[in-house]
Amino acid sequence: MTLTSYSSLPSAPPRAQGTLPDLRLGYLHEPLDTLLDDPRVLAVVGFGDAPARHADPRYLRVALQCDVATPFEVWRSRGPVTIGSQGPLRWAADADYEFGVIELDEAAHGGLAAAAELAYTAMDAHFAAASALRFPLRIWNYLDAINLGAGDEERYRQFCSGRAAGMRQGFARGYPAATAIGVRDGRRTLQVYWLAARHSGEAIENPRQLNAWRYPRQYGPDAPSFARAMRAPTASTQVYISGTAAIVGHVSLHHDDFAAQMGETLANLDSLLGAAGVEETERFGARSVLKAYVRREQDLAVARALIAASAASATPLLLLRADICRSELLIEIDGVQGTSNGTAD
Ligand code: 3EB
Repeated sequence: MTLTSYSSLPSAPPRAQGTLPDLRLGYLHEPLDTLLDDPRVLAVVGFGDAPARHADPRYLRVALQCDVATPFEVWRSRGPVTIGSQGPLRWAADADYEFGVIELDEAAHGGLAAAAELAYTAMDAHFAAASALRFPLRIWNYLDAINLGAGDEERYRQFCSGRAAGMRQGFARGYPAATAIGVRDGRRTLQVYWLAARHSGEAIENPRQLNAWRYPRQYGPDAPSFARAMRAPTASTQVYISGTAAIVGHVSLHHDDFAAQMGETLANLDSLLGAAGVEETERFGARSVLKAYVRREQDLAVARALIAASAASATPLLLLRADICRSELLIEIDGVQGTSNGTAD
C-alpha cells in the first residue's frame, strides 16, 4: 500500500534535545495513602471503583472501569511538590512539571460547549500568568455520553467547539497531545487534566493520518485541536502519545471489525513513534505505558490478547471500558513512550 503523507511539515523538524529530567509515570498496585506519602508524587489517578475523592488535591478519579484489578496511575517528578488552586482550577507542581485539573458541572456553566470553553479559557489564562510552568505537553478530557446527539449536535463536536473557542495565547505555539474519551457515569461533569512543563515540547504529527486540526467539515464545525504526540523537553526520548485509533487520513476504517481496528491502531502508533524519532527496536517496551479504551465488553479479552501478541507485549497496559469520540470506533490507545514506570528512584 502506498501511503500519502498527510503531515503539513515538508520534512522532519530538527530534534532539539531538552534538559528536563523524565517525568516517571507508571501503574502501581499500592495503597493510595502510601503513594501520596511520597513528596515527589505530582499526581495519582484512580479509575473505576477507586475512591471518588481524597483530601489530597494530587488525587483524581476517572470514572472508567478497568478489566482487571485496577492500579493507580502515578506521576513522579523530582519534587518537592507544592499545591495551589484558583477558582475551579487546581494544580500540583515542582520546578519542572505541573499536574493541573479542572472539573466543571455542565448544567451550572451553560452546557457542555460553554463548560469546555470556560475550562480552556481558565487553563489558558493560568498558563499565560505562569512565569515558569506554562507549556502544556499533554491534556486528557473526559465527558459523559460523548456520542449522544446527531450530526453537529453530537456532544463530542460540542466539546470540540468549546475547546477551540477557549484555546488562546497559551496554545499559540501549537496544540499539545490529547485524549478525549467518553465516560458513562451520567454525571455530566466535564473533567480535564493536564501535564505542563518548564520548557516547550515538540508537537509530532502522524504521516498516516491527517493532522486532526485539519479534519474536513464533515466531522464537525470545529476540528479537534490536538497534536498526535508531543516529544517531551527531556534529555532522554520521552513521547506523550495522543489517543490513537483506526483512522487513516481522516477516515475511520474497519467498521465492526475489532481485530482489524486494533491492527490499524497499532500501525498508527508505530508510524507515530517513527515520526517522533524513536528507533524501531526502542518502540513500546517495558519502559513505556499504554492505556487502551475499549467500547464493547466482548472485546476486552481480545484486546489484551492482541496487544500481548504485538510489538507492545512488554508494555504495562491499562485496559478501560469507554466510549470513543466517533461512534464507529471500537478501540483507542494512548500512552507514554520512554518512562521508567514510576518505580525507579
Ligand atoms: C482521532 O484520531 C480520534 O479530541 O482531543 C483522539 C485523541 C481523538 C484526541 C481529542 C480525539 C482527541 O480523531 C479521536
